[in-house]
Amino acid sequence: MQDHKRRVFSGIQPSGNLHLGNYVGALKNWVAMQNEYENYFCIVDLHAITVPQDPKVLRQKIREVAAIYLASGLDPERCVIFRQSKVSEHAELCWLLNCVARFGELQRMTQFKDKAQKGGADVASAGLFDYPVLMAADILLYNAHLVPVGEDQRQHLELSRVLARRFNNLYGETFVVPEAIILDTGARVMALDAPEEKMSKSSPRPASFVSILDEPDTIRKKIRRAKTDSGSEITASPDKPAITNLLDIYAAMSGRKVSEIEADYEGKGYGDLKKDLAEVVVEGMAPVRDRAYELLDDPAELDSLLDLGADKAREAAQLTLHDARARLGLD
Ligand code: AQP
Repeated sequence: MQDHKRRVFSGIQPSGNLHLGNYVGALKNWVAMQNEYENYFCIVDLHAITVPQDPKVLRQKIREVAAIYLASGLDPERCVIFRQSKVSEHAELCWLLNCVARFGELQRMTQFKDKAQKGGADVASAGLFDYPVLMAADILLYNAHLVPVGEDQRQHLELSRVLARRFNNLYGETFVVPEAIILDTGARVMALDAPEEKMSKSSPRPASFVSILDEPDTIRKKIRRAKTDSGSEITASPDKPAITNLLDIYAAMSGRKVSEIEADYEGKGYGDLKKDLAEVVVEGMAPVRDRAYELLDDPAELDSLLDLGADKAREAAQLTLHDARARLGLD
Protein backbone atom coordinates (compact mmCIF):
# COMPACT_ATOMS: atom_id res chain seq x y z
CA MET A 1 0.00 0.00 0.00
CA GLN A 2 1.31 3.40 -1.08
CA ASP A 3 0.90 4.93 2.42
CA HIS A 4 3.31 2.48 4.00
CA LYS A 5 5.99 2.75 1.38
CA ARG A 6 9.19 4.48 2.44
CA ARG A 7 10.16 7.55 0.45
CA VAL A 8 13.09 7.88 -1.89
CA PHE A 9 14.50 11.15 -3.21
CA SER A 10 17.31 11.64 -5.68
CA GLY A 11 18.28 13.95 -8.52
CA ILE A 12 20.71 14.76 -11.29
CA GLN A 13 21.93 18.17 -12.40
CA PRO A 14 21.24 19.21 -16.00
CA SER A 15 24.80 20.51 -16.13
CA GLY A 16 26.12 18.69 -19.19
CA ASN A 17 25.86 15.33 -20.91
CA LEU A 18 24.56 12.57 -18.67
CA HIS A 19 27.15 9.83 -18.67
CA LEU A 20 27.78 6.23 -17.82
CA GLY A 21 28.58 7.15 -14.20
CA ASN A 22 25.18 8.83 -13.80
CA TYR A 23 23.57 5.78 -15.42
CA VAL A 24 25.14 3.00 -13.36
CA GLY A 25 25.71 5.06 -10.20
CA ALA A 26 22.21 6.51 -10.12
CA LEU A 27 19.58 5.92 -12.82
CA LYS A 28 19.84 2.15 -13.16
CA ASN A 29 19.31 1.76 -9.42
CA TRP A 30 16.41 4.18 -9.30
CA VAL A 31 14.67 2.15 -11.98
CA ALA A 32 15.33 -1.11 -10.14
CA MET A 33 13.90 0.19 -6.87
CA GLN A 34 10.90 2.16 -8.12
CA ASN A 35 8.31 -0.51 -7.24
CA GLU A 36 9.38 -0.76 -3.68
CA TYR A 37 9.19 2.89 -2.62
CA GLU A 38 7.35 6.15 -3.05
CA ASN A 39 9.73 7.95 -5.39
CA TYR A 40 10.68 11.58 -6.01
CA PHE A 41 13.17 12.02 -8.82
CA CYS A 42 14.18 15.59 -9.44
CA ILE A 43 16.03 17.46 -12.17
CA VAL A 44 18.11 19.69 -9.94
CA ASP A 45 18.36 22.76 -12.14
CA LEU A 46 19.01 25.16 -9.23
CA HIS A 47 22.13 23.13 -8.49
CA ALA A 48 23.23 23.36 -12.10
CA ILE A 49 23.37 27.18 -11.99
CA THR A 50 25.90 27.16 -9.14
CA VAL A 51 28.40 27.27 -12.01
CA PRO A 52 27.77 29.42 -15.11
CA GLN A 53 25.44 27.85 -17.71
CA ASP A 54 24.41 29.03 -21.16
CA PRO A 55 20.61 29.59 -20.78
CA LYS A 56 19.80 28.11 -24.20
CA VAL A 57 21.86 25.01 -23.51
CA LEU A 58 20.45 24.67 -19.99
CA ARG A 59 16.87 24.72 -21.32
CA GLN A 60 17.76 21.89 -23.70
CA LYS A 61 19.69 19.90 -21.09
CA ILE A 62 16.72 20.02 -18.69
CA ARG A 63 14.55 18.33 -21.32
CA GLU A 64 17.36 15.91 -22.11
CA VAL A 65 17.57 14.81 -18.48
CA ALA A 66 13.77 14.37 -18.37
CA ALA A 67 13.89 12.28 -21.55
CA ILE A 68 16.75 10.15 -20.19
CA TYR A 69 14.91 9.58 -16.89
CA LEU A 70 11.92 8.24 -18.80
CA ALA A 71 13.95 6.36 -21.41
CA SER A 72 15.93 4.62 -18.66
CA GLY A 73 12.66 3.19 -17.37
CA LEU A 74 11.37 5.59 -14.70
CA ASP A 75 7.60 5.42 -14.82
CA PRO A 76 5.72 8.66 -14.10
CA GLU A 77 2.87 6.57 -12.65
CA ARG A 78 5.22 5.30 -9.96
CA CYS A 79 7.63 8.23 -9.61
CA VAL A 80 7.14 11.96 -9.20
CA ILE A 81 9.47 13.40 -11.85
CA PHE A 82 9.91 17.16 -11.68
CA ARG A 83 12.17 20.21 -11.87
CA GLN A 84 13.57 21.63 -8.66
CA SER A 85 13.16 25.27 -9.74
CA LYS A 86 9.43 24.78 -10.32
CA VAL A 87 8.88 23.98 -6.64
CA SER A 88 9.99 27.15 -4.84
CA GLU A 89 9.78 25.39 -1.46
CA HIS A 90 13.28 23.97 -2.19
CA ALA A 91 14.83 27.45 -2.15
CA GLU A 92 12.86 28.54 0.90
CA LEU A 93 13.76 25.50 2.98
CA CYS A 94 17.37 25.97 1.86
CA TRP A 95 17.33 29.40 3.53
CA LEU A 96 15.86 28.03 6.76
CA LEU A 97 18.54 25.32 6.82
CA ASN A 98 21.25 27.87 6.00
CA CYS A 99 20.46 29.35 9.37
CA VAL A 100 21.33 26.09 11.15
CA ALA A 101 24.23 25.01 8.89
CA ARG A 102 27.70 26.11 9.94
CA PHE A 103 30.25 27.89 7.82
CA GLY A 104 32.99 25.53 9.03
CA GLU A 105 31.17 22.39 7.98
CA LEU A 106 30.49 23.74 4.50
CA GLN A 107 34.15 24.67 4.17
CA ARG A 108 35.05 21.03 4.69
CA MET A 109 33.00 19.73 1.74
CA THR A 110 35.43 18.15 -0.72
CA GLN A 111 33.27 18.74 -3.80
CA PHE A 112 33.32 22.50 -3.13
CA LYS A 113 37.07 22.40 -2.59
CA ASP A 114 37.61 20.47 -5.84
CA LYS A 115 35.30 22.59 -7.97
CA ALA A 116 36.42 25.88 -6.43
CA GLN A 117 40.03 24.90 -6.97
CA LYS A 118 39.42 24.38 -10.70
CA GLY A 119 38.05 27.88 -11.28
CA GLY A 120 39.69 29.65 -8.31
CA ALA A 121 38.06 29.74 -4.86
CA ASP A 122 37.73 33.55 -4.83
CA VAL A 123 35.45 33.60 -7.84
CA ALA A 124 33.43 30.47 -6.95
CA SER A 125 29.77 31.41 -6.44
CA ALA A 126 28.19 31.55 -3.00
CA GLY A 127 25.69 29.09 -4.49
CA LEU A 128 28.44 26.54 -5.09
CA PHE A 129 29.50 26.90 -1.46
CA ASP A 130 25.89 26.46 -0.34
CA TYR A 131 25.19 23.53 -2.69
CA PRO A 132 25.09 20.90 0.11
CA VAL A 133 22.49 22.89 2.07
CA LEU A 134 20.23 23.09 -0.99
CA MET A 135 20.74 19.35 -1.40
CA ALA A 136 19.71 18.82 2.23
CA ALA A 137 16.60 20.93 1.59
CA ASP A 138 15.75 18.80 -1.48
CA ILE A 139 15.86 15.62 0.57
CA LEU A 140 14.34 16.84 3.85
CA LEU A 141 11.45 18.58 2.08
CA TYR A 142 10.07 15.17 1.08
CA ASN A 143 10.94 13.49 4.37
CA ALA A 144 12.83 10.97 2.27
CA HIS A 145 14.04 7.91 4.15
CA LEU A 146 16.44 6.79 1.45
CA VAL A 147 18.69 8.60 -0.99
CA PRO A 148 20.33 6.47 -3.70
CA VAL A 149 23.52 8.25 -4.77
CA GLY A 150 27.00 7.54 -6.06
CA GLU A 151 29.98 7.46 -3.71
CA ASP A 152 30.81 11.12 -4.54
CA GLN A 153 27.69 12.31 -2.71
CA ARG A 154 28.35 10.46 0.56
CA GLN A 155 29.73 13.54 2.34
CA HIS A 156 26.83 15.75 1.23
CA LEU A 157 24.34 13.15 2.37
CA GLU A 158 26.04 13.00 5.76
CA LEU A 159 25.59 16.76 6.05
CA SER A 160 21.86 16.38 5.29
CA ARG A 161 21.66 13.97 8.21
CA VAL A 162 23.53 16.38 10.49
CA LEU A 163 21.23 19.28 9.55
CA ALA A 164 18.07 17.20 10.02
CA ARG A 165 19.20 16.09 13.48
CA ARG A 166 20.34 19.57 14.50
CA PHE A 167 17.07 21.18 13.42
CA ASN A 168 15.07 18.45 15.20
CA ASN A 169 17.11 18.95 18.38
CA LEU A 170 16.79 22.72 18.31
CA TYR A 171 13.16 23.09 17.30
CA GLY A 172 11.47 19.71 17.79
CA GLU A 173 10.99 16.63 15.64
CA THR A 174 10.42 17.93 12.10
CA PHE A 175 12.50 16.02 9.55
CA VAL A 176 13.14 12.36 8.80
CA VAL A 177 16.89 11.67 9.04
CA PRO A 178 17.69 10.19 5.60
CA GLU A 179 19.98 7.30 4.79
CA ALA A 180 22.21 6.90 1.75
CA ILE A 181 21.99 3.89 -0.52
CA ILE A 182 25.36 3.44 -2.20
CA LEU A 183 25.86 0.33 -4.30
CA ASP A 184 28.99 -1.81 -4.41
CA THR A 185 29.29 -1.82 -8.18
CA GLY A 186 29.20 1.31 -10.31
CA ALA A 187 29.11 3.71 -7.36
CA ARG A 188 32.23 5.48 -8.60
CA VAL A 189 32.89 5.34 -12.31
CA MET A 190 36.19 7.02 -13.12
CA ALA A 191 37.21 9.12 -16.14
CA LEU A 192 38.28 6.95 -19.09
CA ASP A 193 41.34 9.07 -19.78
CA ALA A 194 42.29 9.75 -16.14
CA PRO A 195 41.18 6.93 -13.83
CA GLU A 196 42.19 8.89 -10.74
CA GLU A 197 39.37 11.40 -11.45
CA LYS A 198 35.67 10.58 -11.32
CA MET A 199 33.75 10.59 -14.59
CA SER A 200 32.08 13.99 -14.62
CA LYS A 201 29.58 15.54 -17.00
CA SER A 202 31.06 19.00 -16.77
CA SER A 203 34.47 17.74 -17.86
CA PRO A 204 35.90 19.73 -20.78
CA ARG A 205 37.38 16.47 -22.16
CA PRO A 206 34.79 14.44 -24.13
CA ALA A 207 37.19 11.46 -24.14
CA SER A 208 36.84 11.25 -20.37
CA PHE A 209 33.19 10.14 -20.40
CA VAL A 210 30.75 8.03 -22.35
CA SER A 211 27.58 10.03 -22.72
CA ILE A 212 24.25 8.17 -22.55
CA LEU A 213 23.37 9.83 -25.86
CA ASP A 214 26.67 9.00 -27.62
CA GLU A 215 26.39 7.13 -30.94
CA PRO A 216 27.62 3.50 -30.89
CA ASP A 217 30.76 4.31 -32.88
CA THR A 218 31.64 7.15 -30.55
CA ILE A 219 31.27 4.79 -27.58
CA ARG A 220 33.50 2.21 -29.29
CA LYS A 221 36.13 4.85 -30.05
CA LYS A 222 36.15 6.26 -26.51
CA ILE A 223 36.49 2.83 -24.91
CA ARG A 224 39.18 1.79 -27.41
CA ARG A 225 41.18 4.88 -26.46
CA ALA A 226 40.59 4.54 -22.71
CA LYS A 227 43.76 4.68 -20.66
CA THR A 228 45.20 1.35 -19.51
CA ASP A 229 47.78 0.41 -16.88
CA SER A 230 51.24 -1.05 -17.28
CA GLY A 231 51.46 -4.84 -17.44
CA SER A 232 48.96 -6.97 -19.29
CA GLU A 233 46.98 -8.87 -16.67
CA ILE A 234 43.27 -8.16 -16.49
CA THR A 235 42.67 -7.89 -12.76
CA ALA A 236 41.06 -5.34 -10.49
CA SER A 237 43.58 -3.99 -7.99
CA PRO A 238 44.68 -0.65 -6.50
CA ASP A 239 47.81 -0.58 -8.68
CA LYS A 240 45.64 -1.01 -11.80
CA PRO A 241 43.13 1.86 -11.52
CA ALA A 242 42.38 2.03 -15.26
CA ILE A 243 41.66 -1.70 -15.72
CA THR A 244 39.76 -1.77 -12.42
CA ASN A 245 37.53 1.01 -13.75
CA LEU A 246 36.89 -0.86 -17.02
CA LEU A 247 36.08 -4.04 -15.11
CA ASP A 248 33.71 -2.15 -12.79
CA ILE A 249 31.88 -0.64 -15.75
CA TYR A 250 31.67 -4.08 -17.36
CA ALA A 251 30.25 -5.57 -14.15
CA ALA A 252 27.74 -2.76 -13.62
CA MET A 253 26.50 -2.86 -17.20
CA SER A 254 26.33 -6.67 -17.51
CA GLY A 255 25.13 -7.51 -13.99
CA ARG A 256 28.05 -9.94 -13.62
CA LYS A 257 30.69 -10.08 -10.89
CA VAL A 258 34.15 -8.58 -11.44
CA SER A 259 35.72 -11.92 -10.46
CA GLU A 260 33.78 -13.74 -13.19
CA ILE A 261 34.87 -11.24 -15.80
CA GLU A 262 38.50 -11.46 -14.63
CA ALA A 263 38.30 -15.26 -15.07
CA ASP A 264 36.92 -14.89 -18.61
CA TYR A 265 39.87 -12.71 -19.61
CA GLU A 266 42.66 -14.76 -18.12
CA GLY A 267 45.41 -14.96 -20.72
CA LYS A 268 43.72 -12.36 -22.95
CA GLY A 269 44.84 -8.80 -23.62
CA TYR A 270 43.54 -5.31 -22.83
CA GLY A 271 42.35 -5.00 -26.44
CA ASP A 272 40.01 -7.99 -26.03
CA LEU A 273 38.53 -6.57 -22.85
CA LYS A 274 37.97 -3.16 -24.42
CA LYS A 275 36.37 -4.61 -27.55
CA ASP A 276 33.84 -6.65 -25.58
CA LEU A 277 33.22 -3.92 -23.04
CA ALA A 278 32.40 -1.49 -25.86
CA GLU A 279 29.73 -3.89 -27.14
CA VAL A 280 28.26 -4.38 -23.65
CA VAL A 281 28.00 -0.60 -23.23
CA VAL A 282 26.65 -0.03 -26.77
CA GLU A 283 24.00 -2.70 -26.24
CA GLY A 284 22.99 -1.33 -22.84
CA MET A 285 22.81 2.29 -23.98
CA ALA A 286 21.16 1.88 -27.41
CA PRO A 287 17.55 1.42 -26.22
CA VAL A 288 17.90 4.31 -23.77
CA ARG A 289 19.37 6.61 -26.41
CA ASP A 290 16.78 5.71 -29.05
CA ARG A 291 13.85 6.19 -26.68
CA ALA A 292 15.30 9.46 -25.34
CA TYR A 293 15.51 10.90 -28.86
CA GLU A 294 11.91 9.86 -29.56
CA LEU A 295 10.78 11.66 -26.42
CA LEU A 296 12.83 14.74 -27.28
CA ASP A 297 10.87 15.02 -30.51
CA ASP A 298 7.89 16.17 -28.46
CA PRO A 299 9.21 18.83 -26.04
CA ALA A 300 5.69 20.10 -25.20
CA GLU A 301 4.75 16.65 -23.90
CA LEU A 302 7.94 16.48 -21.81
CA ASP A 303 7.26 19.94 -20.37
CA SER A 304 3.71 19.09 -19.44
CA LEU A 305 4.81 15.88 -17.76
CA LEU A 306 7.32 17.86 -15.71
CA ASP A 307 4.66 20.43 -14.76
CA LEU A 308 2.38 17.65 -13.57
CA GLY A 309 5.24 16.22 -11.51
CA ALA A 310 5.92 19.66 -9.99
CA ASP A 311 2.27 19.96 -8.91
CA LYS A 312 2.49 16.63 -7.08
CA ALA A 313 5.87 17.45 -5.53
CA ARG A 314 4.62 20.85 -4.35
CA GLU A 315 1.79 19.24 -2.40
CA ALA A 316 4.22 17.16 -0.35
CA ALA A 317 6.78 19.98 -0.07
CA GLN A 318 4.27 22.53 1.24
CA LEU A 319 3.38 20.33 4.21
CA THR A 320 6.99 19.95 5.35
CA LEU A 321 7.85 23.58 4.77
CA HIS A 322 4.83 24.72 6.77
CA ASP A 323 5.93 22.43 9.58
CA ALA A 324 9.48 23.82 9.57
CA ARG A 325 8.22 27.43 9.45
CA ALA A 326 5.87 26.78 12.38
CA ARG A 327 8.69 25.22 14.41
CA LEU A 328 10.80 28.32 13.83
CA GLY A 329 7.98 30.65 14.84
CA LEU A 330 7.39 31.93 11.32
CA ASP A 331 3.84 30.54 10.98
N1 AQP B 1 31.37 9.05 -11.88
C1 AQP B 1 30.28 8.67 -11.23
N2 AQP B 1 30.13 7.38 -10.84
C2 AQP B 1 29.00 6.97 -10.19
N3 AQP B 1 27.98 7.81 -9.89
C3 AQP B 1 28.10 9.09 -10.27
N4 AQP B 1 27.29 10.15 -10.15
C4 AQP B 1 27.85 11.23 -10.71
N5 AQP B 1 29.06 10.91 -11.21
C5 AQP B 1 29.23 9.59 -10.96
C6 AQP B 1 25.99 10.10 -9.50
O1 AQP B 1 25.03 10.63 -10.38
C7 AQP B 1 24.05 11.34 -9.63
C8 AQP B 1 23.86 12.70 -10.20
O2 AQP B 1 25.00 13.51 -10.02
P1 AQP B 1 24.85 15.07 -10.18
O3 AQP B 1 24.57 15.45 -11.54
O4 AQP B 1 23.85 15.61 -9.24
O5 AQP B 1 26.18 15.65 -9.68
P2 AQP B 1 27.61 15.17 -9.70
O6 AQP B 1 27.78 14.06 -8.72
O7 AQP B 1 28.41 16.40 -9.46
O8 AQP B 1 27.78 14.60 -11.17
P3 AQP B 1 28.81 14.98 -12.28
O9 AQP B 1 28.56 14.12 -13.41
O10 AQP B 1 30.19 15.01 -11.73
O11 AQP B 1 28.34 16.40 -12.67
P4 AQP B 1 29.09 17.76 -12.68
O12 AQP B 1 30.30 17.52 -13.52
O13 AQP B 1 28.11 18.70 -13.31
O14 AQP B 1 29.41 18.09 -11.26
C9 AQP B 1 24.50 11.34 -8.18
O15 AQP B 1 23.82 10.30 -7.51
C10 AQP B 1 25.95 11.02 -8.29
O16 AQP B 1 26.43 10.38 -7.13
